[in-house]
Amino acid sequence: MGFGGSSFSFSSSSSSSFSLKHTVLPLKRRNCCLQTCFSVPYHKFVDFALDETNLHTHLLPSPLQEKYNSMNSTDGKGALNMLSFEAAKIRLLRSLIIETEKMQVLDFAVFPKAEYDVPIFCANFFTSAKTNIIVLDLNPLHDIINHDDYKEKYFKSLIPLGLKYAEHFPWGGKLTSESIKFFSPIVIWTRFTSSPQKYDILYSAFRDYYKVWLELIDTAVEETDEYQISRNLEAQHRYLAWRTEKDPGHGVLKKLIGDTLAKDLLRSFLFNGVDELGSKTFNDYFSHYLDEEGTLNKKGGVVGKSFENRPWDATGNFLGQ
Ligand code: BLA
Repeated sequence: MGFGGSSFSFSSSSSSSFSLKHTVLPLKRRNCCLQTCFSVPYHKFVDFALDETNLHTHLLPSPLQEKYNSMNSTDGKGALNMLSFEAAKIRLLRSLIIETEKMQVLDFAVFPKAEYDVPIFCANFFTSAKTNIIVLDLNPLHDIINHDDYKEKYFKSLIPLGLKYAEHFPWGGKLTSESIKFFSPIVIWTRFTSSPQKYDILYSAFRDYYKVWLELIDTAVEETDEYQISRNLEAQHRYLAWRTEKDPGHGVLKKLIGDTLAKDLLRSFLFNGVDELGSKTFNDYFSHYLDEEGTLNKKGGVVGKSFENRPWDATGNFLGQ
């Protein structure tokens, strides 16, 4: 199966679009090259997504763009770049790219407006010299483990796409048990050591998953039933509450820009809406995270890690219960 056709043209002796050798970076980014001098051009992923979205809808800059655009890490050695947009059916499309000497991160998500029950597009890629931690998914808005209707509506036809990439990206191992409820049967949850071929496949997966997501939002019909809209809204708010509190990127962000800025970035930019879309708290949604004294257990943030293997079978049935 070929994954070529990407628009990258980094100098390399291999036929891959990505190179582990020296890449020509713009001056501003040269100092941010990983110590191994390895660079994943996550900007290209975002450029692709924006171009592709503009073929389907008209993106407008989000009001967030003015405040959240670029920032340096406290030590001056890293850069954070942020973009945010909205569109007719999209409440927020936002991306964060982090480049430091030691890592590169892409956190890209698209949140539909509450009138649409379309999944949330989610790409979380963490790259260090040693490893890559990857989550790529169309995060379901509603329960697909105990209820079939939402799964049938959005994921049944996508199972072959998930299987195509599951072959290349083995399950990444145990994860916070709650996370699996936010993942779909086609989730790519994987870890791998850096290789140009892997990035080719990852870029291909990103493009395929994003194109599929755009089709879903394109064909989604606006919900007019107030109850269904409020259900969608609460599901989005629950998702935002989860990620604001439990995103494993918290620690990294805190180290890079300090506690106050990291919290602001999480609440107001990455998971924007957590303070506006609903009034329930993390504890209301996830009461099982409270310890015996009723305080939030922050340590590791896990009830327990689970799912050593992919808990979905080849037909999209959940095996994990
Ligand atoms: C690890 N990131 C992880 C893991 C998951 C995710 C499942 C595995 C470890 C775990 O489950 O605790 C991602 N989890 C998600 C996503 C959802 C979820 C996307 O529930 C959605 C519902 N990751 C980032 C950013 C950084 C980052 C911005 O998104 C850094 C700035 C880093 N993720 C990061 C790191 C780890 C990680 C460093 C490893 C942490 C560890 O192993 O303890």
